[in-house]
Amino acid sequence: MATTLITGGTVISSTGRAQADVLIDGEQVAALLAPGTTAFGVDNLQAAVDKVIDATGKYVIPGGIDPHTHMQMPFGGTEACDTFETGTRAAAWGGTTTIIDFAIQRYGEKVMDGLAQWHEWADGNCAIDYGFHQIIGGIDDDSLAVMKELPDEGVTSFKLFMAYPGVFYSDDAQILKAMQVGAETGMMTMMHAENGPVIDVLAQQLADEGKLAPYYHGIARVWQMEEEATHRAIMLADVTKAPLYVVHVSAKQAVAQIAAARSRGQNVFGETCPQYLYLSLEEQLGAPGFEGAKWVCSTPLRARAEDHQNQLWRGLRTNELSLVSTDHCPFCFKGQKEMGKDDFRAIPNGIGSVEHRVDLLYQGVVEGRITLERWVELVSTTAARMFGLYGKKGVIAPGADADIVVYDPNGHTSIGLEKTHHMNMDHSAWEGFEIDGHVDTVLSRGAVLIENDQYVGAKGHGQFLKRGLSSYLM
Ligand code: DUC
Ligand code: ZN
Ligand code: ZN
Repeated sequence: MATTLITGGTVISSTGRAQADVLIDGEQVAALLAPGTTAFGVDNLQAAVDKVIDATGKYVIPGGIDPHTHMQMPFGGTEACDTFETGTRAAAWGGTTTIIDFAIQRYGEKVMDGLAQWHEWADGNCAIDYGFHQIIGGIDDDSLAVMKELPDEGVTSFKLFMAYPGVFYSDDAQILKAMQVGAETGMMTMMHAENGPVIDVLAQQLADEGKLAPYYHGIARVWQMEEEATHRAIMLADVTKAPLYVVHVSAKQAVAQIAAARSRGQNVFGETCPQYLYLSLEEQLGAPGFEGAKWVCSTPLRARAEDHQNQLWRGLRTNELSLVSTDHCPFCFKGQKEMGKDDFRAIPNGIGSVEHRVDLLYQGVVEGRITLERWVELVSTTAARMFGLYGKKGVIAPGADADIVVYDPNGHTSIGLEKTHHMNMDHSAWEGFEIDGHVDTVLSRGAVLIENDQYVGAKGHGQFLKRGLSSYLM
């Protein structure tokens, strides 16, 4: 078994920072050592190990965990253009060493068939480790019964949609029943909280008025219907005593609903995404011509003038919001986004960011919005705790998987299609973003994936992760 020593860096965890060398034995972390320690009876550890990684002046952090991705998802009349192979490789480039993707069941389909399909797509193709949540897009007696078997499969969370009528939508009665299964089993209910039926009427009315540009996607998906659905989901969770995780929160009013539920003692958690922290209705969705299609996603980008972004950052700092995922769901501009050239309702919803999340969140440290420790918590540790991976993932400690990123705070990353882009897309939603900081070296279970700006990982290295129940539940 190969041994590696990461020397001279500052190890950052969710609870603190320390100068320490990290000794890796095979796939796991063996020890954190005070610099210069002679350990295990060996005077010169550096000479004794197979590989030394010099992290002097750099941060050593647990590998990023992105708990919300949609690799090759069939959606919007097409499919997301990153496969498990290309998407997980791009994730590795950006310092993410674990993803949790969404298997899908729809009306008339068997839950376990959906899960088996996603296993088939991912197995042998991933650069990094991966788990699954299960989308239940068709709640009936059969799916409600079978859902109870998901934890045995290592799938301990399911996602419901209050949006997308006729696609994934569940009504309140269905949600109530599914949440009762969540309460009974301890599985986390994940919720896309937007009132889909109302949004669809508003979208139709805009279309009838000839308002068909991408910008109107954001106008139809009013924040009131995110706040309303978030409140309704929280109330249904309260009635059923189910733990609730609200995905891709973009409206400050939804943050307030989550904060109120948390202060009442409910097990309610909120996630946001980089696009809601940095991009806006006015600048991106409102870009000239059809350009705005690149940023059509749901929930939508919100108006900068309404101050959602500062409130999301505040929520991340104060733990009203628990973590940051990407909702990575990329579509090419040519041929895919273009499907909605004449009508925003036909633009496939989704943005690709899996490669940039760790870097983008680090800008919160640079700008003084969050601490280094909170950065690590938001991009790695909380996701591990939330979704039953903690100990193995989300921490650099003896016995944990050696999923480690050496991050250079003095490095620089220019995001752009011609520069640092490894996602399988023909554009970047983050074109022109300049990042203070750089992902230098990435290890997954002791294997180096990224080094010297080269990908040296392998398709099929990534393994399926059977997850336990959330660490946050009482
Ligand atoms: N929102 C998106 O933008 N894409 C995938 C699904 C979703 O809810
Ligand atoms: Zn969603
Ligand atoms: Zn999603």
